[in-house]
Amino acid sequence: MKIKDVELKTVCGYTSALPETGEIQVAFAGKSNVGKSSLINAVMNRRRLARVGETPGKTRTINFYYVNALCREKVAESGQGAFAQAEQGAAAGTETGDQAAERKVPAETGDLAAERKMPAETEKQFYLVDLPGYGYANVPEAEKAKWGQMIERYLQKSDMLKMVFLLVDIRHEPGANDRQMYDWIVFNGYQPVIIATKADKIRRSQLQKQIRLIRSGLGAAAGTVVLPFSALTKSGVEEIRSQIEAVL
Ligand SMILES: Nc1nc2c(ncn2[C@@H]2O[C@H](COP(=O)(O)OP(=O)(O)OP(=O)(O)O)[C@@H](O)[C@H]2O)c(=O)[nH]1
Ligand SMILES: [Mg+2]
Repeated sequence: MKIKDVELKTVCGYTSALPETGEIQVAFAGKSNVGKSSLINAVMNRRRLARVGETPGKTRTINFYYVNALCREKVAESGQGAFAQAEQGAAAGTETGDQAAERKVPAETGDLAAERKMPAETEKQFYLVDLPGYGYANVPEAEKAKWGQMIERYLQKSDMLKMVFLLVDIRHEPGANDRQMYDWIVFNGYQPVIIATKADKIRRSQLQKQIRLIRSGLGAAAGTVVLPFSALTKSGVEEIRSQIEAVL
């Protein structure tokens, strides 16, 4: 899987209609502050595309990142470089739909001339979907309920959703809301891949014990894949890419 370009295509709030993407979607769910946006940036090989928060509750919308869209345009334009120049919004603070929708980021790496000679049609288009984090204490109950409904609706209604990753912090036993999320994902017909985030925060000798704790805490079905990951060291990123590749 090559990721040549990514753009934030659609931002959904409580009332927005879910987009008809026509391409496969892969989603990332997990508690607020667990590292969903950081992981999406690592998988996409971008430093700041998905906003990362110092405080929990950073991502409050469902954000659809469209991967390799420009590759497809390039094919349509018979190899004319179609790397649209775009701005990366620098506004701080909680992400809103308007700020976010303005960001459109061209490929940062690679030799453009060499890329143009490559058979662009081999690059698959797909979406990475950043879901709002649950379990953030400083959100009024009414808003929490709306986030829950938004995630539930997304899981129920998205025909093109082919894979759900559930992120949990490697340091902690999963909480009741993680378990509920796991059950929701399974109830909607998905077999989630679990990602144990912030693996740089524990010692290697603790890894297997923490993974066992996560499995039992979630009540994960036998055979469930649990991948340790660190956005800091990027360990685990290739394993996550392979999991995505398997459904494309
Ligand atoms: N040490 C370490 N810190 C991480 C890692 N991943 C994320 N963080 C930090 O954890 C905080 C939250 O990361 P985000 O990626 O914004 O988490 P999120 O799950 O998207 O949070 P919400 O949008 O609030 O749901 C930030 O301060 C990140 O820098 C990791 O692998 N290792
Ligand atoms: Mg986020």
